[in-house]
Amino acid sequence: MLRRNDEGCSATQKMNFLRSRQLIDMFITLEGIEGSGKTTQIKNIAEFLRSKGQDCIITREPGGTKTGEKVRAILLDPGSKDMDPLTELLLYMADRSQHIKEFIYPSLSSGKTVLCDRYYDATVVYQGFARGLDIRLINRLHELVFEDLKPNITILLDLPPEIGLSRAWEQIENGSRTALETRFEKETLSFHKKVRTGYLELAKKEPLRFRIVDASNDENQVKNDIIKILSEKWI
Ligand code: ATM
Repeated sequence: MLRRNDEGCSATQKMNFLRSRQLIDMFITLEGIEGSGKTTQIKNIAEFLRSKGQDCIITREPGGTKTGEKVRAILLDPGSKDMDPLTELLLYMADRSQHIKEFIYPSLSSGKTVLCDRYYDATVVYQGFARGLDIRLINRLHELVFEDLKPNITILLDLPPEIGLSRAWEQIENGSRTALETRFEKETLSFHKKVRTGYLELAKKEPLRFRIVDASNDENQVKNDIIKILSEKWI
């Protein structure tokens, strides 16, 4: 069932119309396991796109809105370790629903490029592949929450979880990453391996949308690889 906006067409139809009129620049998402460097690289992408005259904004999931930041605090709190997987899934969906309506959709509609640190692929891999929830259920919920608002491009920062987790814990120990959000870092290595496998499977299924970047390289190399991809596609 499609939700209708106040002008009588669905949000997706309106987005497609705006895209066809080139009034929408782009919706870019970054995905990857913990410690893959998404937060640093999203800033590099914004800097690069702004230097090319694009009006872009950075956001994230969970979070991105005042309500979403509260949901984020619950989801990432290590004290929420006994949260039921279905509760977890529904909280991510609630966060996304608010984020799309309050932030992503209005920003894209006003012609901004949106750079989002994680989006719905994260739900498919974390709650689906890693927690074992039914991926068809996740997809059905997504149809309800965002119809078909898919990113134009998804950069997957790929690296072995052993490296990613040790980077993440180094940042937590040196204070550059908050210890208040470590529920997922405390998951087992095999959980993070399933997440990585999940991402690589999704990338294989949608090779036009996904671009895989080797995030085990140094920060500058990763930045250059991403800029090359974006330059080939749009600039
Ligand atoms: P970061 O913002 O630090 O990437 O953390 C968000 C965490 O939420 C991340 N954890 N790790 N590792 C992945 C997790 N997550 C989900 O499990 N499902 C989702 O839908 C999203 C957006 C994130």
